[in-house]
Amino acid sequence: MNKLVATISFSFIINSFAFSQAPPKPYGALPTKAQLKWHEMEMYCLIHFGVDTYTDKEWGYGDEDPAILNPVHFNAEQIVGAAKAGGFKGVVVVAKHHDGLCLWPTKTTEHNITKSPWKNGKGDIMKEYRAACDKLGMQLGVYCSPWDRNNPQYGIPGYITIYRAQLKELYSNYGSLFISWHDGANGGDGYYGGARELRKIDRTNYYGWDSTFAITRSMQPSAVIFGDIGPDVRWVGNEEGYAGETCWATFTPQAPDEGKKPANGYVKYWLATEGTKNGDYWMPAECDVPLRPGWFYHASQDEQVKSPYTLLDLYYKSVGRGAGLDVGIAPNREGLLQANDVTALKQFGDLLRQIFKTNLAKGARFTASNIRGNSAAKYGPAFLTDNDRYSYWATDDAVLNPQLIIDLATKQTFNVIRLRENIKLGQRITSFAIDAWINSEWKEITTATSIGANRLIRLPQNITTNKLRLRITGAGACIALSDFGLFKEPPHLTAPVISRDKKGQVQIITTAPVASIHYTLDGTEPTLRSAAYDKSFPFVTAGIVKARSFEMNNQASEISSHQFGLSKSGWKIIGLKEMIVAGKPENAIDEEESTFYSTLNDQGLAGISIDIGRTESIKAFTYLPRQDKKTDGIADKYIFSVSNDGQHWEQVAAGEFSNIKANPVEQVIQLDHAIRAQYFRFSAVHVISGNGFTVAELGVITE
Ligand code: FUL
Repeated sequence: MNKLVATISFSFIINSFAFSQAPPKPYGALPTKAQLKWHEMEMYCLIHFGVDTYTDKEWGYGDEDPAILNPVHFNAEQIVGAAKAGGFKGVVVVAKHHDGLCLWPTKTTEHNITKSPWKNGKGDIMKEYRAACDKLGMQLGVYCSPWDRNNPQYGIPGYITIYRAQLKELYSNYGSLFISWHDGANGGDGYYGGARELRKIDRTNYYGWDSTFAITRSMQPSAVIFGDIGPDVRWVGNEEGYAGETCWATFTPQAPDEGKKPANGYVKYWLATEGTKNGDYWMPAECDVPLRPGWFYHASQDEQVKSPYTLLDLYYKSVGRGAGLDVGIAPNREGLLQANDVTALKQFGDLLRQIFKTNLAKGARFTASNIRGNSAAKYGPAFLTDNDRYSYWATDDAVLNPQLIIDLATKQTFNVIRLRENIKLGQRITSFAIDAWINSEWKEITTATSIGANRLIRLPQNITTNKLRLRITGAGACIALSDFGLFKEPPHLTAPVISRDKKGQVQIITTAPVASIHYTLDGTEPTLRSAAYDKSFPFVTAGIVKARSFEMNNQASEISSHQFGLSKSGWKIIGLKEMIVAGKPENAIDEEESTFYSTLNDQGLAGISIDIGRTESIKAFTYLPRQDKKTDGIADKYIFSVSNDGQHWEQVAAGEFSNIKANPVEQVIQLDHAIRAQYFRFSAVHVISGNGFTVAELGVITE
């Protein structure tokens, strides 16, 4: 070899050695520092409290007297403490909701907390949450609604100056915030300083978001900005708390190809739920969901607090898909979280701590098909179990489909697998498969797509093995995997499901056989001594059924409860001449949530009248909107009337179903006082979209 050649090849070796030691080049859109911190939090709570808490509504009109707000026992520490016990890392406080009442002593409007009798007008809800968060080591964020149904200037440029001044106050007086949350409900009718009119705004241009967010960036540089389409964190597109099975942290907001539209027509939702593979922006999804059916406190929902296992399921479907989980909690009129809510949060937190305490893959021997630059010390798979989200196993640039054998020292049983990428280098992996060594051969136990900040696979059954294989089946660039974990959920019985048919017969069913099911009808917790369920039973009055499964070893499931209105047995639709093709009228009273009455093909009808067969003392009505994720025909303004002869009608309630579009849960319409009647009529005054209206269920709650 001559000298020149020797020098060239030597420097080639040195170069390629040095080159292969360099970290992988970042790939695609990347998270900012604030976004990284946000990912690390995984979960936080959203606190709704305000005039709606006292009016029993979900949206205030803007004409509420601040004097109604008086949380005499308000205790921010109790509320933030409950969130902390649930494993949440921060709280977002709704400082102003659509009703416009500012819960801090703002200089921007008279409509604020100083006009409430609470603490003689000297209170400041934000300040109390700041202090509680500091004491408990929790982070604080704010929600200041852009839509303001109180402000006289809403709709004209003057309001934007006010809104920005409100944000500036919130940004300057309450320390460092982790998020500035901007909801997407925008424009509509309202009080507007007495005008009581409909005000529509141009959602894209009215708020001048670029200039508004520039204020956030300069005053709260470590906060992420949440909005329907970011810019830092995007709305996942539903208020049910789940992201898509495939969920990319990157997003390019745009209309999809015609051919790719989902069957249900939910184009925007579908896009945000999944994100965009190799999207232009790092804009991960936040999954928001209230702990109860509504965002604000309603005594009628005290028995409808989501159970710890329901929350766990949502955790897998949000945090487990690389998104964030934002659970709505609602202090009551006293200013406290109800005991049911506190217990559910605590038990959920206990479950998480129990499940994720022990990574069964820790101590395993990892054998990778490729390690970047052959340098295990720098990029080897040992980093997968070190609990550092940013240390990682990487491959050479050209290796996109590596494999990893995970040799567990002894056989382990698990049902949850966790993978994480070092997202500082982008979202690189697009698909993978995992095999388990069972009966002396590889058996594929799961395949999945996106990973990103976190991917949890909850297997349908436990797997017991001493050897696993991870196969990366798709990647846009060489991989940078930071975590591999195996976890085991404690065994548990699934809670039974309670339903009632049109004849008033209650069924209680379980997905798998259990030793026994016990139930109560008086609101108490079912125990082994409560009535045993062996066949369906009649339950025609309004009331609550609670049920629980038991196994031989005294293991008990969570309690399921179902609040029923009056039984619909014997109810008849009156006054409709012909069947409506799109959905028959009887669907509105068949106790079947999935079927619905529809006049979408027959615009002539404005209402549906029902004969309940006997005179009853009616305390409230219920309206369940269609449950198929479409909005056509969902009423957002209604009238309820009653009659005693089916001829002469008296209007007894009218109003709006606030937030029904984003959160289409059962609406309860409480009457001022009970009314005796045999007939009632529901009329849709306005619908979200479509010509005609739809009803999944109508119900009556009696005294
Ligand atoms: C929505 C609002 O309209 C709801 O009332 C609630 O605040 C939810 C979290 O955001 O946009």
